[in-house]
Order: sequence, then C-alpha cells, then structure tokens
Amino acid sequence: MWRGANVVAINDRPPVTLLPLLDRALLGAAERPALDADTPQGHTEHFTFGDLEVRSNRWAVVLHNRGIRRGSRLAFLMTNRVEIVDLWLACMKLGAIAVPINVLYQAREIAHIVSDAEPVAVVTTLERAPDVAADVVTWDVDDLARDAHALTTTFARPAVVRDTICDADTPLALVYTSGTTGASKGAILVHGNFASNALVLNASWGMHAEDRLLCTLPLFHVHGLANALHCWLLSGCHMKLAARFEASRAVDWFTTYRPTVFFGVPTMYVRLLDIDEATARTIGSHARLFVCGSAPLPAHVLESFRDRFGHVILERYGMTETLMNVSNPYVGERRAGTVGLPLALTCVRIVDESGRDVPDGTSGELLVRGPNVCAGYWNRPEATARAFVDGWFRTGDIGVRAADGYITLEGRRSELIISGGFNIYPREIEEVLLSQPGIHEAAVVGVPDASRGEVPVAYLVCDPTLDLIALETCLRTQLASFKIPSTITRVDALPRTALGKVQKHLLPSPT
Ligand code: MCA
Ligand code: AMP
Repeated sequence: MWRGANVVAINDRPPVTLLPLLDRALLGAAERPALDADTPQGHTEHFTFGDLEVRSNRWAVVLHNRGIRRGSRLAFLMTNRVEIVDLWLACMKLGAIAVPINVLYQAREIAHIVSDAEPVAVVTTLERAPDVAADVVTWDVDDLARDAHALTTTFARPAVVRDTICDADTPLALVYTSGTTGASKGAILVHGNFASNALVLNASWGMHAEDRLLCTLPLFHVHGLANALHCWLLSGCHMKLAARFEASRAVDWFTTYRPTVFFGVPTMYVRLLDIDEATARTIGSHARLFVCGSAPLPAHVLESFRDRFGHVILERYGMTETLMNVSNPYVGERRAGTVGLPLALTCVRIVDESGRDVPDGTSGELLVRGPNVCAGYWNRPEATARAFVDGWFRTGDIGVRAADGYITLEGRRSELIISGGFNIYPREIEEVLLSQPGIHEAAVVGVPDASRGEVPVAYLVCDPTLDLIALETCLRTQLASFKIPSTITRVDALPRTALGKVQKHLLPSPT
C-alpha cells in the first residue's frame, strides 16, 4: 500500500545532523566551482565550495568575537547576496539561530519580529538600518564582511566551530510566518528539519553534482532558504544566486547561465511565459527540472509552460512550519492542479472537523508529521499546543486525496491571501486601516489576479472626507508593498451576521 510507505516512527526526528551532510561539498569538493552571486553593485562574484568553507569559518570567528554563541539569535535583513550564505553557515557552525526578515517589510513589521525573537543584532545594510528600531543593535553587513576578510583563519575549522556540537534538535532558524491572529509567529526550525528536507528533496528530484541551479527566490523565506540553499549544498552542484527575481533579466540568466534546475513561485512562471517561443525552447533544452510551489499553480500556466518550454512543471506543497510535505513525482505523472504524493518520511492524514480520517475523495484538513516538522513556535507554548493534535501538525490547508494517492489542495481554513508567493493575513491590514483617523470599519479579502495569484482589496466604512491617496501613502510606510490593497472601496456598512461577524463573501465586487 502506498500509504504504508509513508509511515515513520512516531517520534520523528532521526539523528541526522546538517553540517556533516554538507561537508561532502564544503570539505570534499573544495576546489569545485560552487556559486555565482550577484553583488549589490550589480557584478557577479564566483566562489568554490572551499571559498565558502573558509569564508564561513571566518564569519563564525567574527560573530563569536561579537558575542554570538550557541542559541543566540541573529537576524538578517537584506536581499540575496553571498553574505547570507556566510552568515547562515556560520550560524550552523556555531549553533546560533538565524532569523530571516523579509526585505519588503517596513519598520512596524520588522519591530514585531525583533521584539519577539530578541536577536543579539540585526545584520543589515546601512540603507536599511534606520528601519530597525533604535534600541535594537544593527551590524552593517559590509563591516562584518571586512572583519571576516581581514582574518587569517583558513580551511581548518577554528576552535569555536570544532567545539560546537549540534544535533538534529538544535534550533537553526526562527522563520516568522503569519498566524491567523495577524501577528506573525516564529517557527523554530532545527538542524534535523533542514537535513531531512534536503535529503528527501534531492533524492526525490534527482539533484546531483552536475546540476546548475538558478536561485532567484529570496533567502528570507524557506522556499529559497531550505530548498534552494540546501539542495545546492547537499548535492554539491553549482548555483547562481540572483539578488531577486526580475522578469527583465530572466532571458539573460537562462540563456547565459543555462540552469538545469529552477525553483520558483507561480508568479515567476507567469512572467516566464512572456519569453518568445524560440528562446523558451532553447531554455527548455538546457533544463531538466522546473519546480513550483508556495502558492497554487494554475493548470493553464502549467499547460502553457509545457507547450512553450517543453517541460511539465513539478508542483509541490510545503509550509514554513513543515518545510516540504507533498510533491509530484520526478519520474511518473506530474498531475496538473494537484500537489502529488507525500514525500518520503512525511506522513499525511486528511481529517474532518472532529479529527477523524476521511475516505479518499472527501475533503478535509491536512495533518502532517515527520522529521520535516518544526519544533513549535518561539515563545508561544499555547500556539504550539494548538498547532499539534497527537503529534500531528495541523496545516490549516483543506485538501482531498484521490484513490491513487494524489492530493489536491482546495483552500485554507484561514483567510490567508498568497500574493506572488508572499503571505498576507487580512487581519493585519484591517488593524492598520482601523488605526487611521476617519476609518470606522474595515474588511480585507483576496481577489484573483492573473499574475500574482491573489491580491488584497479593502472595504471601508469611513468618513466621506477620507483622502484615499493620503491613506495609501500612509499604508506604504506601515506595510510591505505586497500587502497594500490594490483597490479600496467605500461601503455604507459591512455585511454582518446576526452575531456581528463580517460576512466577507457578501461584499460587493471591488471598485
Ligand atoms: C519583490 N519585490 C522585491 C522582491 N520581490 N524587492 C526586493 N527583493 C525582493 N526579493 C518588490 C518589488 O520591488 C516591487 O515593489 C514589488 O515587490 C513587486 O515586484 P515585481 O517584480 O513588480 O513583482 P512581480 O513581477 O509580480 O514578482 C514578484 C516576485 C516576488 C518576484 C514573484 O513576489 C517574489 O520573489 N516572490 C517569492 C516569494 C517566496 O519566496 N515565497 C515563499 C514563501 P514596489 O511595489 O514597491 O515597486 S515560503 C512558502 O510559501 C512555503 C514554505 C512554500 O511552500 O514554499
Ligand atoms: P507559508 O506560511 O509562507 O509557509 O505558506 C504556506 C502555505 O502556502 C501553505 O499552508 C499553503 O496554503 C500554501 N502553499 C504552498 N505550496 C502550495 C501549493 N503548491 N499549492 C497551493 N498552496 C500552496
């Protein structure tokens, strides 16, 4: 039975530690070209695995000299650059906990993460440092890089690294993800989560040392951080790290770098469909695998991409709290509209409201367990307790399993909006709107958008004199750009139930 194959022991984390897995590349393939990374100045730098090993040893010493110890939190706020790899590997080597922050966040959103995670410092650029609260220490990434460069530490691992012992349960990251309350919670991801995720993905997707992986995903979310970074380091393949995805640069990246593998969110694939047919075929001829996740991939995008690039995109499903859970097969049918089958080591159940397993073909909430599932939420024992039932993590995603095991996601229990792969909780935007003078009631919902999947729109009961242009300017100082409602509609009243609950499905079409 296919289901039996996915059952693991109930206490889930096998003693797999992360760094020794990556040592095959970092130590064993030191001479091998490893990384081309965009610099903030717009150049590309080239690194071997040995370079990355030496750089991260030096970063470990520099961070240790500045007080970073096992269990210390160290936040980072920057677009993709090699120094994130340095910082990440140094945290791994020191047993420290990295806290990625979305670069699109404004001061208000950053303040929440920093006050919750209490990092020793936020590593950022001089331009972004003012967005971090004045009472929080910031370290300029270029200063740290200069300090590291000035060290003579070489390939031999320094004592601070040799003396650090991490196991599968050692925390490595707090990744903030929005809860249903609107305030984001830090998922505690441990070494074993990253190790099992990378082992399973590389085995499932056939990642190997000759691959060339193009990473345009931000390293502040787990799609880039857990999947791209670790599939690369574990396989010992080559990676090109772009500062960020830019549709206008895509043809150049794909035709010059010639990646064999690309990981993206649906919006990136929608943008790639603008590439002309002949170029798309050439790009497809160099590639072996296109993976998509973080939001639903519309079936028509999969089909248009297959026709244009000659590849069936492999869609998979994950969460910040669980890393990857379910994937279409590399060999076998990649079924449009489905997320495929549970990954090896991950068990998936689909249950009804009372927690009973539903038969195939019936919708229910997906519960998962396995070594990929996080250790809980930072500082939030009640939220952690609520998230697990008998050791199973409640995803909040609603799905259905076909008789042959393929899972289709149908929606979510919460009001989560996913725009361009970034998560948005309506409640957070509503709270910011309600803090503005002249706004009496606010409701935010997601509406379909051809390229970003969904976008938020707002409905306001407000004073007739409210200046919507000034409101948008004000929202832009408090919310990341992807959370700004694409339309704001004035209404006389919000539709409510007799008990006063807003009936969002009865709101009029946005104007
Ligand atoms: C977007 N912007 C950025 C970045 N991405 N700015 C800096 N760094 C970035 N990485 C800003 C732009 O400056 C612009 O701001 C606005 O966002 C829209 O950008 P644009 O390029 O016009 O948008 P697009 O063509 O629609 O593409 C957006 C995108 C982006 C590149 C698809 O949304 C993106 O990188 N998404 C990936 C999200 C992700 O990694 N999600 C994984 C979460 P302005 O409006 O101010 O001009 S992890 C997850 O969900 C689970 C675990 C899973 O299963 O993976
Ligand atoms: P995050 O909180 O950023 O980790 O987002 C996780 C959520 O993204 C999941 O709970 C799903 O709702 C959604 N998600 C991830 N991958 C897919 C996918 N392939 N199809 C539909 N939704 C997805």
